[in-house]
Amino acid sequence: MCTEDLMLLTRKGFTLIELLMVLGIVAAITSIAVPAYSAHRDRSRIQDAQVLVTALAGAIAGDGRTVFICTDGPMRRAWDLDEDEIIDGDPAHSSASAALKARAPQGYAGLVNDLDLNLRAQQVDAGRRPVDPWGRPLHIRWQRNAFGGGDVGVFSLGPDGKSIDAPTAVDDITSWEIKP
Ligand SMILES: [Ca+2]
Ligand SMILES: [Ca+2]
Repeated sequence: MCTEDLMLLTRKGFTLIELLMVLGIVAAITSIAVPAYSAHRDRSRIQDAQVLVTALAGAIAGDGRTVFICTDGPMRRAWDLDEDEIIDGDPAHSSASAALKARAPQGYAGLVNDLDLNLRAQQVDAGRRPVDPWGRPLHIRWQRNAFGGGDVGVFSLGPDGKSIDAPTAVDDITSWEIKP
């Protein structure tokens, strides 16, 4: 085997330097692409959450049964039976009036589902509660003419999952303040 043949053989594989260069380029592309994808995903989730809470609040406020049930107790009980400010799913528990208990077989997810919002499978948890894009249950509050002129506010705790009342909870997504 002559010297030229040997040189050709040694050129058939990558050199260590070439491999390191390729790895460096892959690492550089990854360091740019991953945060960009993550930011895009967060924006999409925030937009989805905004659409969901706005649609839910509007539908609950405009639902005739909300007004009907309001006459027999606090309005919030129609959607938040245990008054923990989380929109209810299946009301296995019950401390409600007879009128509300009568609706129990349908479940409060039934009330939500009846709103024709066409919630996707990932927008409802195992307890049949509507959830935000982070899989957390949605919250609801009632106060007459308090939420953008409405009586009901629906909100997601946002990406950080912390309470709207916590000093650091600035990322909540609410039906009464539309995020840009
Ligand atoms: Ca509740
Ligand atoms: Ca938050």
